[in-house]
Amino acid sequence: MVGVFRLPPVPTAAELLDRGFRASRKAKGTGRTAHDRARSRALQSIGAFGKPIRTGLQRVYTSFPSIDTLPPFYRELLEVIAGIDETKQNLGSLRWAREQVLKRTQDARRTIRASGFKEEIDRASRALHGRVASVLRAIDSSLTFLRKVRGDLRLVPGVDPDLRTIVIAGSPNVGKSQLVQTLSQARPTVATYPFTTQDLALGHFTLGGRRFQVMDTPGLLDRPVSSRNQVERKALVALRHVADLIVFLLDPTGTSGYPLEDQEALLSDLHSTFPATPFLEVENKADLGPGTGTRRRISALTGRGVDRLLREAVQALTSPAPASVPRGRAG
Ligand SMILES: Nc1nc2c(ncn2[C@@H]2O[C@H](COP(=O)(O)OP(=O)(O)OP(=O)(O)O)[C@@H](O)[C@H]2O)c(=O)[nH]1
Ligand SMILES: [Mg+2]
Repeated sequence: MVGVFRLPPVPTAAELLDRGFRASRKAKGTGRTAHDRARSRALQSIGAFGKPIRTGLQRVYTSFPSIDTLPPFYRELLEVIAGIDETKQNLGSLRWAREQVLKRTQDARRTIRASGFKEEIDRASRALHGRVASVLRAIDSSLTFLRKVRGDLRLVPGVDPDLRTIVIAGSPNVGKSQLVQTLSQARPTVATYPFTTQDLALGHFTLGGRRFQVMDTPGLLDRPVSSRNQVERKALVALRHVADLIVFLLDPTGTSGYPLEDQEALLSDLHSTFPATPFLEVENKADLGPGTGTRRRISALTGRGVDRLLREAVQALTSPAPASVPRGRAG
């Protein structure tokens, strides 16, 4: 799956420092007298030291998506994954650190230019290394935070806003990922235990010459939003922002480990949370036994009923929206 955010790796403070030292060792220095050469070498060396550190820091914050202009789906996901304010603060720390490195290097340059003794030059270089190392130590936790965010963001699928999207939702272990596997090329992990799916995954299928998106989501428990965990909240973000149709999957066979009453309660909760979104309610695992007799049945595993479900889903997606009341005639 291709993630929407292409973010370069976030280095550690130690890696940045190491890059600085390696670059600084290449400095040669020119001049007529030994003192001129020592000074020129020190100036080159500290310039070479700061540059990869500043570039490394800058690369992290310029490659991050610009938070204020992110489309709402990604923005809300970022809020769930990492917190927008926290992400901004940590990016801000990197900007601060880059400025500090620049400023300290300029200070050291001035001192070295004015130095009459080799000892003074060496002292200024060493002092710069120490100051930069402590600036980097101060932002190491920000780098760690952003490294984690980068890892999470790389898993976020790129949703094409021009394609219609079906989001598969339901309790854990009911077969959502199996269904996404059966009807698209996406290969989310299917497993016998609940909470297998921790991230949103996107697949595509084509029907009647039109391409559609289908999204797999983590399982939801029947509980208030306030007590939902981060993984569940990702599912809600997808339902809120990308679902043109929600396919709600139930497992009436008892094999998921979640009683049908709980699944029904979750379903009615989602209906009231997303009143404007059309739902298709489907009972899965038809190969294992009878269902409630009140809904369409499929077996995501054997494929039984899946084609019919797709046709119904596409029909629901492409049927014209109910005509709005012409202006001037409403109440
Ligand atoms: N017999 C049978 N087993 C199924 C069917 N669909 C899924 N399963 C099994 O049910 C288990 C859970 O399937 P998943 O697709 O991982 O379920 P999920 O809803 O994605 O689960 P979470 O990601 O944990 O929420 C796996 O062991 C699947 O093989 C089906 O139609 N018939
Ligand atoms: Mg799953």
